[in-house]
Amino acid sequence: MPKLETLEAIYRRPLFDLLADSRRVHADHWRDNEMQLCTLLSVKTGGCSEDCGYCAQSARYNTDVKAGKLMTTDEVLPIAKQAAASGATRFCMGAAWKGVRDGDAKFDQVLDTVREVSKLGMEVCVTLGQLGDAEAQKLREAGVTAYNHNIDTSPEHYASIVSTHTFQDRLNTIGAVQRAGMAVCCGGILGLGETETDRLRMLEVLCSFDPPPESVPINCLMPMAGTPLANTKPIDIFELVRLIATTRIVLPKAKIRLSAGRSLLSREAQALCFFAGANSIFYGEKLLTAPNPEADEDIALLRDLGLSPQAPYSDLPRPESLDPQPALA
Ligand code: SAM
Ligand code: DTB
Ligand code: SF4
Repeated sequence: MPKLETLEAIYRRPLFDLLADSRRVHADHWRDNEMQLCTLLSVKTGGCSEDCGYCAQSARYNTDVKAGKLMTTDEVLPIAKQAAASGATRFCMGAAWKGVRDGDAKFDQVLDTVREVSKLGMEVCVTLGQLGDAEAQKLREAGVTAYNHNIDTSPEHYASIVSTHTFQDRLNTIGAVQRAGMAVCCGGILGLGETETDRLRMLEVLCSFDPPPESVPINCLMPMAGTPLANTKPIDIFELVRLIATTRIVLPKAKIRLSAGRSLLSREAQALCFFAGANSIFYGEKLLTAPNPEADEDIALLRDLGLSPQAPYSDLPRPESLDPQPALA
């Protein structure tokens, strides 16, 4: 398990040496030239009780996001089918909640939606906030492949960004997800006023997970009007590339998702992130509330780079209910 000192030594090498190493590790662990395409859907938008300083969905800030109701299974299903038809191999549903509780009608509704979406052949990911063992077990039984719950930044910087829950609360939820046997999708956001060392501390915590995270979303802050971080400057591209390359070296089997903020990056910058080891993206013109590149721009970028979509469950246990393997659209 690499410690901060080791991570610093890897991260601060001359960039081309770092990239040569991360590329070698990538080639040893991943079939070349594959990119996972995940589609994101906000099934419950806005009105959240929490005060995460980056988030347009917090009810505490005056943002452009209008709070909505939880989408029904009938509303979600056609969108999930469309995502599968356009080539997405993972479908991620997000809710602007502090967390969920077993027995709550809204949680039952999410479980119903997961049961239906999981029949479509895509990996199913949800991000609903805090969970305990009972909720995690039910999500797994309903067909969730992976649970997304980010630590977002270092333990030291976390309290400057969020006051309504703690870093330890995040770790407790991740523990429940692991005990239930779901894959953990956990990463963070760059550009919250943290230092490069804070980012490596975050990575040190991710490396301490047992088992290691199945996927690591690396978000760049999308500055959202009305939030305390609305006027934050974008981070330097080489800092992003260095963090991706370091993550690839120390978590060789994790999917690294170049997540929020891609719409602010050039095609060349994205290509460099993919070269460094990012092998997953959100696909579709909207994240939860913020913009993402248009699907046809992404298809053109993948084509120009000679990358192809990764098949679902290519490195996860495939549910028995899903045989045989569906053809990719
Ligand atoms: N409420 C749940 C939670 O906080 O875990 C799930 C939804 S929350 C929006 C999921 C993740 O989106 C956050 O942990 C954060 O990493 C990311 N996120 C939210 N707003 C963002 C922004 N403006 N820029 C980049 N990433 C953001
Ligand atoms: C993650 O790490 N990034 C996604 C997903 N997990 C849920 C969310 C990005 C949100 C970007 C801001 C927005 O759309 O409001
Ligand atoms: Fe709520 Fe999640 Fe946004 Fe925090 S990040 S305000 S918990 S939706």
